[in-house]
Amino acid sequence: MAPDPTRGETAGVPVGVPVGVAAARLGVTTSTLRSWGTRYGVVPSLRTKGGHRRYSEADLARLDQVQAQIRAGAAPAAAAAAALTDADGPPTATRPASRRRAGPGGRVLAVPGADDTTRGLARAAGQLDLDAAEEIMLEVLRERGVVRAWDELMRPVLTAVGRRWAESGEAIEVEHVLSEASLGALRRRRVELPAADDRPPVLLATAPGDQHTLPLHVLALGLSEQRCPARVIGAQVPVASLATAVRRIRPAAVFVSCVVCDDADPATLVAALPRTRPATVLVLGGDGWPADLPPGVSYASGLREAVDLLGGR
Ligand code: B12
Repeated sequence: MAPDPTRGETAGVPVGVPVGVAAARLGVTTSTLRSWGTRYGVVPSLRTKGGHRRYSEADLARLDQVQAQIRAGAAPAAAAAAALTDADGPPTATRPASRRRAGPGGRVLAVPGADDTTRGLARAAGQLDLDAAEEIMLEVLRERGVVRAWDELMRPVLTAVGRRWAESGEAIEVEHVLSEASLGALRRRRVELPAADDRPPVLLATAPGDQHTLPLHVLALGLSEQRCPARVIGAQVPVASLATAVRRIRPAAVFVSCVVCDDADPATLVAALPRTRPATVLVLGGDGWPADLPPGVSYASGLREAVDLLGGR
């Protein structure tokens, strides 16, 4: 009699293997295997009559695939996302509902030169799986540090989704999922790090009209890695509010990002900031600022440069 995949038993004899056997077969602990299930959705698809979970042959093949990718250097979350969405993998019916391949909106983003982890992130974002995308980024932030994670993984995928939108007007939902997941991963990683030292903080804001806060959070994490205190006040900050924040916080430096903003005028910013002794350092970032900056104002063209300018004080 053929096994009934919905019940996992044949004439009362369970088919599929329990977690202990599957773990031993792979040479990992049962808690590792369980965490692949709870964190990444790589769960056994069968159940015994008594409700115990069992791994089918297809599940075992998928576990092999996850392990092979991890051994090849992929982050576990990316390896799992790839295995769950692999067109040659197990049939859709055995996948958890949240991981099923979506319709046209689930198309994978094209990211030139992407490695397995980057492809895993693009896939998770394309499927609007915010949790999986966040886990992938968090793991890479832990493994590579923020500068490499941003340049090697996060920026390429953000750029790809921005390009898709610019070319077709599509994928706004993917962009939002990716933004939320990025913000989540950056902030979670930040609270894992040791507390900052007792230097005066760096204050981070975006220019009036600009909603692009990701560069602030990525820089805040870069500063936290240097144990430099940072305060993010977020998007579209009016110049008067920035001045109030400077009076209240007394930061050693202010970073203002402008990706897309109206009439970005560094001179207005300088004039509005309170005069302090020593003078507050002002660093600008983002492509929205004009090329000519007033004397004393610095410009950081990338994350590494911004961290060095502001964190190495
Ligand atoms: C995520 C995103 C959003 C999110 C922002 C969420 C958030 N909380 O940050 C939301 C949905 C809100 C959004 C809205 C809009 N967006 Co938008 N967005 C993006 C996206 C995908 C990533 C932005 C980002 O973080 N960029 C940083 C990195 C990934 O970009 P980069 O080019 O590699 O970075 C350059 C510099 O910034 C610098 N750099 C990189 N990282 C760092 C870090 C630090 C610390 C420093 C100092 C420098 C630095 O180096 C690079 C080369 O110069 C970009 C695509 C893109 N390529 O940037 C579009 C993009 C910036 N958005 C764009 C547009 C047009 C908009 C909207 C006008 C769309 C609309 N019609 O509503 C609105 C504008 C709203 C507003 N007033 O701000 C355009 C801007 C084009 C332009 N220059 O005019 C882009 C480029 C998309 C595109 N390809 O057309 N967006």
